[in-house]
Amino acid sequence: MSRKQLSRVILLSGTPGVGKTTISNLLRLKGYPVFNLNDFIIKHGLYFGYDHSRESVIIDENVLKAKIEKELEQFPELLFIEGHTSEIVPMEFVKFAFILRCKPSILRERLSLTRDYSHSKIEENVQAEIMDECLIAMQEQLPSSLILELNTSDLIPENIVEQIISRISKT
Ligand code: DAT
Repeated sequence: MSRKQLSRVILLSGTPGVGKTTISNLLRLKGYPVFNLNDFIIKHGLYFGYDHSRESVIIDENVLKAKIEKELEQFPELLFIEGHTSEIVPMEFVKFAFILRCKPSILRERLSLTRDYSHSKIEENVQAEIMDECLIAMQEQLPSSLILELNTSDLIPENIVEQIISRISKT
């Protein structure tokens, strides 16, 4: 199958706290299928430990890639995949990647208000945003022409969803 036939996945990535879950829920309400990478990892037991210092599960990338590929082969429609490590999705399936961005001060506030994270985990995430970590990880996998950054700092979630839908409708 050609890349064009396979590419029906829209990735939604970004540092924790930028709004991936919020946007995914709105997309689901509008009838779009959205697949959460973390839930998939946990449901299929695709991790082999827990990194206490980073407060996150340790994944087996090769096993996860193979499992996603198998799942996608059975899924014929347009599909959003959400997760801050979504660059792990085999790139022949990817049509676009949206990287949600947020000003560090606003991200810090969002994480402090809504997450039960330690101070160091909040700062680790704020630093990751400052250092463009999700963007760079995506750029290592996908041509820049397929990566779209969306600044969420001053936009309400509904507007962000409108921008995403408008962009994907143009193709
Ligand atoms: P993520 O899934 O990327 O970790 P989230 O959707 O859980 O992020 O959002 C973190 C918090 O920020 C949550 O309380 C909702 C809020 N939030 C998300 N998007 C926002 C936006 N565009 N404007 C204001 N608050 C937002």
